[in-house]
Amino acid sequence: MKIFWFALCSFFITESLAKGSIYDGFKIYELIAKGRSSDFVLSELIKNESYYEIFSSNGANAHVMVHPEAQSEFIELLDDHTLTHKIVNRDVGLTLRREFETNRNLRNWFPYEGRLGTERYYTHEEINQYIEDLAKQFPSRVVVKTVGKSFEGRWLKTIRITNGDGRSNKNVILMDGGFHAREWISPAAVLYAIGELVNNYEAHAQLLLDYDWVILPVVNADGYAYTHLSADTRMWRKTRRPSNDTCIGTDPNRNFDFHWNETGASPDPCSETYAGSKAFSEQEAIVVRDLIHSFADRGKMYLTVHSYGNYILYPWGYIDALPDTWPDLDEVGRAGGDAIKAATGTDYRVGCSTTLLYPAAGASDDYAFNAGFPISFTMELPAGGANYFDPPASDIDRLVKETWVGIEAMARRVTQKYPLN
Ligand code: 0X9
Ligand code: ZN
Repeated sequence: MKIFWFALCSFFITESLAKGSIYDGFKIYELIAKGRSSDFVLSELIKNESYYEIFSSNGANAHVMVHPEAQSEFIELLDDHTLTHKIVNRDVGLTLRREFETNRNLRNWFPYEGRLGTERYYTHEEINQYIEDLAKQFPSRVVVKTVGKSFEGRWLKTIRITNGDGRSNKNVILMDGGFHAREWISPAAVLYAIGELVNNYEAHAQLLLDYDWVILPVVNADGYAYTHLSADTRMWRKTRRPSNDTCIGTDPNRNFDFHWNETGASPDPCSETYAGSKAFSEQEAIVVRDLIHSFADRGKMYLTVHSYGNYILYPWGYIDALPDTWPDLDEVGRAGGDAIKAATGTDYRVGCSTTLLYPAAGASDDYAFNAGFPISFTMELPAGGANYFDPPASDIDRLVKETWVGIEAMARRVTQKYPLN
């Protein structure tokens, strides 16, 4: 009987792996950086987003996903500019289908039972259920608040974590995850931080003495749910509101009203970095905006968790310039980067967003900083998996623990630097 079930399961798995997907024939290349030539090639690729998607480009080696029909043209372009490359994923479709199967199995093997482990990635529904369960379990220290609704009607909920001493008007650390749908390690890391602050609160008493933490684990709930649906949708980045007859979604991290739609954002609704029809066209971005303003006087650190690239980035992100208070940002950011390096040996680069990565105007980090948060970071967690945004479930534990080391160190520095008035 067991053999029968095994054979049946294998049949279905092989069947679904054999089925085609929209990513069949896509390849990912790593371009070996070569100053101006690579800058030029990347700028050419950006013009043709239906054939190329640049996953990372920061002056260092870039990862580019290439459409099957553009393979030879792409190689020619590289050859013309004597750029060296290596293929890092020969069949994006196959890797995504394999991962989809693995994730489906993991969901069956590890059903949600009132606690979130690091065995697998969780759905938006499970995450909401988990924070509600925490609030029931620890009513004096945890409050869940519904702060809005996504376009498709998912409830966006924050969890506020305190030490339960009943004092109000403490300083605030505001943290979010899941801006970009496919960056699954982000909500996972934010959830681990929640678990630490709630379940291990005695060890983190200092972080909760004069500070409350307010956390929105999944900003782009519709996008995140969409990436869970199938192998074909796993690489989705944007929100899910249709922008016109053909293209869906806005980049929520280009939709904020601070130098909106300037550098590094696109006015094209089909682009992965579409800024939206106007600033705050997306209700998910409005939710984050309102959170930022509601804590602007007490908020000391805003931390938005993304992937990938191993960065702790600070303003400005819309222009290659530093704010006057950059030494404060640098000091706190380095506390995080150094702590991670000491704990695991992983290197994080700490510095100005535009200089280290690229300009991207209309993002939440610049908005929060401009609104009054003296410390504001985008943390880009490490890449993983065959497609960089998909660390295997077996890496979740290591990555989220490492991330917490950084977050804790930055928070500790913030609580020392900005004591309660
Ligand atoms: O492009 C982004 O939104 C972020 N990188 S990601 O690969 N996760 O999409 C970086 C945003 C950094 N912040 C600003 N440039 N303001
Ligand atoms: Zn991101």
